[in-house]
Formats: sequence, C-alpha cells, structure tokens
Amino acid sequence: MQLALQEACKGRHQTWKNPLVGAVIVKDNHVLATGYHHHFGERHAERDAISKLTPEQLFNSTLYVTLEPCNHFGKQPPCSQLIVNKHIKRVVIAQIDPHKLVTGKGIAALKENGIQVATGILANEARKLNEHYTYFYETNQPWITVKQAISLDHKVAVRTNQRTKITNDLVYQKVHSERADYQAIVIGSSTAIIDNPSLLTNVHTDYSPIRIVLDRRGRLLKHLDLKLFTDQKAQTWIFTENKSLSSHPFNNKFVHCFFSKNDSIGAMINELKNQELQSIYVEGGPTLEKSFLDNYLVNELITYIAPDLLGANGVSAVSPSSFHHFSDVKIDKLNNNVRIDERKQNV
Ligand code: AOF
Ligand code: ZN
Repeated sequence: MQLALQEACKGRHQTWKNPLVGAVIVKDNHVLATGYHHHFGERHAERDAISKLTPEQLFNSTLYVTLEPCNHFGKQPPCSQLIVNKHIKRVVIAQIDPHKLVTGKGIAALKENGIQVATGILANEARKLNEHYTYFYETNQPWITVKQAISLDHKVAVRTNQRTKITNDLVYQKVHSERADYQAIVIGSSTAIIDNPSLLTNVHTDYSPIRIVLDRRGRLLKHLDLKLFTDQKAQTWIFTENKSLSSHPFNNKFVHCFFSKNDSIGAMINELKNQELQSIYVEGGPTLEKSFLDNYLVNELITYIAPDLLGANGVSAVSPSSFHHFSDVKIDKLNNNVRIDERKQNV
C-alpha cells in the first residue's frame, strides 16, 4: 500500500477535481504492475495497473488500491466490474471513497462477486493524500485556506492603496506553487485594483485554479484592463451585487460574472459546490479575510511573516471580530521569513 500511495503521488496537480489514486498488483509475493490516475477524466488507477498485465497474470492476484474502486459510470466505466472480469482474488483498500456516488458501493459489488476485500490499510495516509477531496465529500463544504503576508508589526502595506512587497522571493515562489494545491483563488476588489495580480501558479497543471474576485459594489467596472480580465491565462470569475457589472459584456470566454442579490461569499461557495470544486485559497485583503473568519468559513490559515516593521501609517492585517483557535501548527523558515500553517481541524 505504501507503494500504491507513492504511485498516486505521480498524478499530483494533474487530476484536478479527481482524487490522486494509486494501485499495485501482487501475486506470489511479487509486484507485477503498478498504476495511477494520470489526468482528470482519464482511466482510473486500477485500470491503469490492470492494463499492463495478461489475463493469466491477473488471475488470482491481489490488487492494492488507495481508494475504494468505483462502481458507477462517470467519465470512466466502473473499476469494480473490471476487477471481477479479470478474476482478481483479493482487493486491499486504504480509504473508503467519501464520494456519494461511490461510497460503500464499490466494496459491496466486489464482495457480491466473491472477491475478498480488506479495508483501512494506511487509511489516514490516503485521506491526507486527498485531504480537500475527502473534506469536501464528507462535509459538503469546500476546504478554505486564508493566506496572508505580513510584517512583524502585523501590517500588510506601508500605507493605504499602495502595493508593498513585504515577504522575500522564496515566499513568492512558495505562494505561486501553493496555489496549485487549490481549485480556486479568491481576492477582494481592492486587492485586484491595487495589486493588479495575475494569480497564476508556477506549477504545470492541466487546470489552473479559477481566479475569483468578490466585488459587491461593482468597482471593477472602472478597471476592466486588469490582467485578470485581459491575460486569458486562466478562468476569472466575478461575484457581484451590482447589476451593471453583472450584465457587462466581457466578450472573453475566460471571464464570467455572477450576480447575487446579497452575500457574494455565499453565492461563490454555492457555485463552487455545484461544480464540485473542493478547495479555496483566499489571498486577501484584510477586509475579505475578516468576512471569511467572521463567518467561520476558514479551515486553515497560512501566514508568511517578514522581519520588517512597516510603521504606524501601515495598513493592519486581519483581526476578526471574535476569538479563533487554531491547532496543528506547523512553522517553517524561508530564509529570514517565517511560514506558519495552522488548522482548525484535521481531515
Ligand atoms: C479517479 N481516478 O483512479 C479512481 C477514481 O468521472 P470518473 O468516471 O473519472 O469518476 C470519478 C470518481 O471515481 C472519483 O470521484 C472517485 O469517486 C472514483 N475513483 N477516480 O478519478 C481513480 N479510482
Ligand atoms: Zn474507478
């Protein structure tokens, strides 16, 4: 199962909404084949491993797989049926699939066909491998991480309306790669206007995270030349409570505007849930972060701290209305900057 977990990791950043899954086929104490889920929509890990062997090799073999085999027709046909057809004798599973279409059904189908099934082997490691996927299907909520970059005196800019480079180049690289672990990146309209960010990632992915701007009042109407609206490098979604902005013709298939009467955050979360997008990286600014915290939507807070003091004119970092406890704190150094990663609960 350890090897199956390693195989699964080979698909990192390529499977988008689908889980990372690895499989290993063993017979007479020999590993005969390994496989993994390569790309979103393509064949599943079990089928990848099975495709490498002959019917004789597969007969009476044992399949180790990090996630319960599926038993439904999605973009791919059911793996359970393939396992039965190939006369595999035993299936060892790490994690039971939390996906509502699959959970328990794959195992039931295997057992009904006389296949021996063992579950729970390295289950925690497998859950960790797909922690956003697991959280999303277990709770019906996306995993939400707030990221902030602050000075030692808890400021995010030297003064209002001025972009300030606070953290070092290593942090810059780290943030650009960290974005690839999420399916959506969210900012407020002030950050969009002041920073004019691209919100792209430096990791090769088949699907870039969707860039989302929350613009309740429709301030973006005066800033339609921002990179997010013109670069055509990834999808950009706007959530607004302003009718003029929501009906503006963008004439650009990368930009979509969603109208909501009130509660742009709620509308955004609902849209992501409808599309089964499982994770959100909130990149500021402090006002938007405060809304997420005050609504108790934050699962994880990542704080990058630079050793400088920005002074009394600086813009303060987020301070929510009430107390928030974070556990499971991890601290790393990136040269002279510090990264603190803390969570409210583990998957
Ligand atoms: C994967 N890769 O290796 C396994 C998956 O739309 P489909 O047909 O690709 O089905 C996706 C679901 O199939 C996925 O959410 C999970 O429940 C199950 N197993 N999916 O993408 C795999 N084994
Ligand atoms: Zn499958």
